[in-house]
Amino acid sequence: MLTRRDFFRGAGAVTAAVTAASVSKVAMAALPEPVIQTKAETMPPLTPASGRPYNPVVTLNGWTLPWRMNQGVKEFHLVAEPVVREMSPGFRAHLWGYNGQSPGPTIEVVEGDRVRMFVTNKLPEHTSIHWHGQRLPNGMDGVAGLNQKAIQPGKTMVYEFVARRPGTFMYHPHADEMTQMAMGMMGSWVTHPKGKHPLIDEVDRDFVFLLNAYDVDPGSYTPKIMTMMDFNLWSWNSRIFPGIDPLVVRKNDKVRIRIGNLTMTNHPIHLHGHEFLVTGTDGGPTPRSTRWPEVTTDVAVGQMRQVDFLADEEGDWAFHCHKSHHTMNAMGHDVPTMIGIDHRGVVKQITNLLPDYMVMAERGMADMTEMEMPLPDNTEPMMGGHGPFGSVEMGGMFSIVKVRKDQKPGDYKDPGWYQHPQGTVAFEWTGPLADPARFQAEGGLSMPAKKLPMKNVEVQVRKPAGHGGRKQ
Ligand SMILES: [Cu+2]
Repeated sequence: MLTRRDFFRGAGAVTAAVTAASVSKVAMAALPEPVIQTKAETMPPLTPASGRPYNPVVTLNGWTLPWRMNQGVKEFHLVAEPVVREMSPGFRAHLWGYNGQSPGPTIEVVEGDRVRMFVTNKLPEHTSIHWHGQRLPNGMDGVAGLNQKAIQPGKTMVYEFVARRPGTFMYHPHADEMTQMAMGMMGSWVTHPKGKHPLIDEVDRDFVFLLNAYDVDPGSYTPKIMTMMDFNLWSWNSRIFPGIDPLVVRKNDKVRIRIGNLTMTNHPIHLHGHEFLVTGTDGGPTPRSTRWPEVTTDVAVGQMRQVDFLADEEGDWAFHCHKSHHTMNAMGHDVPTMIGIDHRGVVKQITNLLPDYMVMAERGMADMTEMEMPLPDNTEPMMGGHGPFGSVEMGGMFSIVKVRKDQKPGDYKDPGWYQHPQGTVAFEWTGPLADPARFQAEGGLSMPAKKLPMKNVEVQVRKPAGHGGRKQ
């Protein structure tokens, strides 16, 4: 066990980089330098330079927090602070997060590691961190008021425990959670197995991200924190399509994707072109007898699902939440359905009153992607993204798994659009169109009208006699 004196001696060489006036320089001198990241691109995996070796994960549009080894203890420094997150190119949200980003950096450790987490609060209110899914001493569990005093603004508190179980976990505040999670405070935690694990297969590519949701009014920057259900931005690691990076893999790679849900609803996550197995939850690896092929897995609120698959089909495969409203960006939910309504007569009358009136969605919503409608500043179009064949009418929780045979091992660079082999793309029929062979019935109805002799039928309704007429 480390004494306080040993700790300060070991930490003496590291200089502090935090400029916050609220944090005392003397106290900071002993802290690991907090690493700050302000870019929203997917950072390459962080190969461990110290401690036990492991195969690192790639955080989608995120990064892994470097650590310092201090006499056998892995020390990390998280700084809770307001951040500006680019949710998609040109669209910025004012969120709260950790170390410059929302979500915060991924924490990666190895089963059995002793971990010391320094958490500095640069928010205007108190906070705490709960280490979702971990086995740890009760006093390290992070529920403010229950397990610890809240971390006051300007203060730093220390959590220390052994990462006992391998798996995928999450971290988030457990103090004014409604506000702080609606503002984007969360991160992923991966504990790699120590050596070979009977239920954890080795993979070539390992991705991790969190499902999160925001309610940012078009033209504004800060999420509305009181929203319970009607979020208008459904994001992966606080990014929305087309701002979510593709998951780039090499053909025949064994691929793992770890998905945690910190929104207020469930998300059925769907992969095209392959089947996967659910190989883990935040409770740890699943027994092999419970695994069967799926193409969609529901990730409920407060859950993590880890899926493994063999990427043996080349192409650009859609990967998205199957709730169709979650693959849309900011929109008004009170737009009535106009499909099939002929507006021509009405529009003229309305434009007499409202010269700018415009008919929307008469033939569906796809028009919206082509319409160059003026949007308020700092607003992402409802559906965006361009593919090799035109607009991809998607937003929100949507990305692409790009499987390429010539992708180098460990290369995560976007290879561009898939080049389809000749004759493998859906094509237009240009021959003659035969009349559809409809069922020939009387009156030309598609359903045969059965001629029955008309007869008056008296319907008798028998009311139950008194209460509880039916015997139990
Ligand atoms: Cu969803």
